Amino acid sequence: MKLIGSTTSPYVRKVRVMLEEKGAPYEFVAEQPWEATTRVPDYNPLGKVPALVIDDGRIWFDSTVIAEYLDTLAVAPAFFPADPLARVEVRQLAVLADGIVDAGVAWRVDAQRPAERQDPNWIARQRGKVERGLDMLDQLAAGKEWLHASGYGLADVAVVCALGFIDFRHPSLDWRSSRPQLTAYAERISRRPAFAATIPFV
Ligand SMILES: N[C@@H](CCC(=O)N[C@@H](CS)C(=O)NCC(=O)O)C(=O)O
Repeated sequence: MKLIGSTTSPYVRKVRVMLEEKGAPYEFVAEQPWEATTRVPDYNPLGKVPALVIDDGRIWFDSTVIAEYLDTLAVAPAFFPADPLARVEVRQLAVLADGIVDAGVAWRVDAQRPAERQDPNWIARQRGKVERGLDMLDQLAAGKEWLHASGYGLADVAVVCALGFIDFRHPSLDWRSSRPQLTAYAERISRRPAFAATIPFV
């Protein structure tokens, strides 16, 4: 398998964590989707990473789709529970985590523009999504070993990668100071070797 991605993307990190957890061998092909010469559209018409090229040549894209594909390999751990309603709940948690990243990226893209081209209302709107999303996760993490009762899975991977992204790209947010439950949860899950092996870097 070949994983097309960047070492900074939290979505790519989700897939790297899951490949590490499953002990699945893969080649990492570094591609920066934002560069003019990027080859990412050759793998995904949407021009986004991650994309996973599997041995028969098929290409899966979107980190959640890739997670579902990886579970078809029938190697533990499974990232989705078998129960249909529990799967919906796990997807919902993963969407919350990914939504925090989406808003964090939109905020960063605008904040990197020259001051006269920035839109403070847009930035505040995106920041609001991030803050409210983190607040909800803080409540959800209270007293939990794993975010979903079915055990370690996609929800945990997505949330810890989203928090790693906030630390990496929005270090001034100081999300921990008002979210002790999420802080304790994230600290514990981040100790897994798959997270230590995939810390974002430029
Ligand atoms: N929903 C997608 C999001 C992927 C995504 O937005 N990736 C970013 C990198 S962090 C990207 O490739 N952006 C390039 C672009 O939007 O043109 C997933 O979960 O894989």
